[in-house]
Parts: sequence; C-alpha cells; structure tokens
Amino acid sequence: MVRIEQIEVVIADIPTVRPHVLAMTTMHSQAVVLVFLRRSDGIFGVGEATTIGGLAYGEESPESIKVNIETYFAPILQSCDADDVAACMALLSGHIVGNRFAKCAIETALLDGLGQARGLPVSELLGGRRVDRLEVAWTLASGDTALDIEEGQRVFEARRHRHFKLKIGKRNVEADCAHVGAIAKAFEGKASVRVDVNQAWSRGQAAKGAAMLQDAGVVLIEQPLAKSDFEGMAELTANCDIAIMADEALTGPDSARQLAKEHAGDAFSLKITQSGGLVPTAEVAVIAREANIALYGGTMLEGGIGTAASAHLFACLPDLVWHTELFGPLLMTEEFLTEPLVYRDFGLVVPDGPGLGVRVDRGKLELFRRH
Ligand code: MUC
Ligand code: MG
Repeated sequence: MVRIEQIEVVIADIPTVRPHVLAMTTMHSQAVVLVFLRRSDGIFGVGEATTIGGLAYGEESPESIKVNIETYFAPILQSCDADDVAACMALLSGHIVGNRFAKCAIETALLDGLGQARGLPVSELLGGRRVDRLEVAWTLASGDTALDIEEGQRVFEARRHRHFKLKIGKRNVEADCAHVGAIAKAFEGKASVRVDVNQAWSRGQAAKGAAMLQDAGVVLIEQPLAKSDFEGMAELTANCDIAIMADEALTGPDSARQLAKEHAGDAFSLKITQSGGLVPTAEVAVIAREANIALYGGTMLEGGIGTAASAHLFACLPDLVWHTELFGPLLMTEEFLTEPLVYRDFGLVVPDGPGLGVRVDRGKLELFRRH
C-alpha cells in the first residue's frame, strides 16, 4: 500500500498580462491554487484548484479550498492507498459534500502520482489519447475594441490562436454587439468569433443580442442567461440558429443530465474543476454525446498544472467540435513550471511524460507564494 504522507496547498498570486474584464469581475492577477501530495514511495503528485475572481465566479474561494483540503480532506485521505485513485475519491465523496474544485485538485494529484509510479501519462490512465495537439481559443477581454483587435492580430500572426472568445455583458446589449461586430469584421475569413456573456443577460436581452450577434457572424454564445435558467436556455437553443453553450450551469454529471433532458444548450463547456475532477468530466462528455450536445474544452484560467490535466482528458475525447480554450498560462506574466507548456500551430501540445508530464519549479513558485 502506498500511503499519502503529506498534503500541502499553496496559493500563488500571479499578475495577468493585462486586465481581464469579465461580466462579474476584472482580473489583474490570478490566485493559482496548487496541491502537492507526497506519497510514501517518495513521489509527489500535483493538482490545481484555481478559480476566477475570489468568490465572484464559483462557490469556492482560493482560501476556502486551502482550508478545506488541509482541515477535512487530508485526515480522510490518511487511510487511503494512493494507487487506488477511484477508492480515494469515493471515500472523499462519502464524507465531503460539494467542494468540486478541491476534489478536482486531489484527483489530479493522485493521477499525477500514479502516472509517475507506472511510467504512464495521465491520458493513458484515462483510456488513451486520440490526439497530441489541441486547438486553443484566446479570450479578447481588455474591455477596449481597438486593443482587442490589435491583440487578436498579434496572436493570430504568431500562429497561436485562430478562434477568439469575447467577454461581454458589462455594457448594454447594443454597445456590446457593436464591439463584437467590429472585431468579427476585423477577423472575417481568418478567425472564428464567439462570445461569453457570463450570465449577464435577461431572456429579452438574449433574444435581441442573439439576433444581432448572428448578423455579425458570431458562431456561438456562451452562458447568456443565469446559470439556474435552464428553461430560458432551452428556449434560446430552440429559437436561435447560432449555437448556445452551457458553462456556469454545468457543474458535473447531474446538471449535465438535466441540461440534456431539457435541451438547454447545443454545446457544453467542459471544465475539470467545475465538474469535480477528470473522471466526472469524462462522464459529462458521455452524457453530452448521447444527447447530441457538442463539446468544448473549457478553462478556469488555471496555470500549467490544471491546464495540463485538462489537456490530458480533452485529448482522450472523440470529438471536441468547438476545440478548447486552454490558454490560462499565457494570460499570466510568470511561468512556474520547470518547462513551459508548448503552444504552436494554433494549439497546445499535450505533454507526453509520465503523470501530467510537467513539473513545478518550487523556487519560481515561491516568488509569488502568498504568506
Ligand atoms: C469562462 O466563463 O469561460 C474562460 C476563459 C476566460 O477568459 O474566462 C473563463 C471563464
Ligand atoms: Mg464561460
């Protein structure tokens, strides 16, 4: 039996390359939450539980994740075999309600440890990768149309991104749609443009906005309505030609089943933290496929560990129609991996070393660690 000898949770505040403007918050830095799990065979497994804007986006904050893992998760895991990831996660689920981000970080760290012990990438533990590279969208969210166009041109010319997601919902519908229209025009025929409203619209605003965005050539609208408004999302899905994607509404297999039953979306944004781990996210993907719902590889703007973990799972899925947005590390000014993830030819190369295939440089991380 391989025991879990120690669990350490580190919060590191890393500046963003520019202010990142979302409907619910403006980010100037990202509070990265990393979990280091030491096994009795000397292997360290690492996981990530990063969220967005403190408590602005989800119910778990960086601080609550740290306290909850240290106070409640760690004692439960003392009796577990670190090589038996499913049993560890079942035991946690039996004693701990919710806390999906924290559970995701622990599951990731266990899979990373097991992969290192067996000499296998996490993707192979999950059934095997189908691709080695994932296309990655970039989010234009400076809050300024001209700056967004300039930034989009720069990353397009560098062959880093050819799909752009625009964050809207802070201004009125007309102003937001004019902003999107100008950007869509600038990238017409070159790059696809999607929008993320982050729940900011009413049903009336969404009906009006969807028509305007469709005229502007936008291909997809992410979470236009409140996360609880499944009925409104279903109505929009039925009435619009433009694809409607569920994001905040999707919090794991139970919500996926309900969204699918109510036809409340054409696409799901899969997020390993929001769904409580890689294995529950794979279950969400199966539910989606059975309901003819297209898949998208989402992000909570994690650093290199959560991004690598997501990439290992997304690489195993049969068809990511809307590709991914695994750009988190590129939004931060500092790298804390020993070797950064590789972005090229409009995509992210899925690491192929044992476990997550990436390692944390503790010296670099220390510079940004919160004390
Ligand atoms: C979200 O709501 O999708 C993902 C990309 C981005 O800029 O924000 C996140 C959150
Ligand atoms: Mg979103």
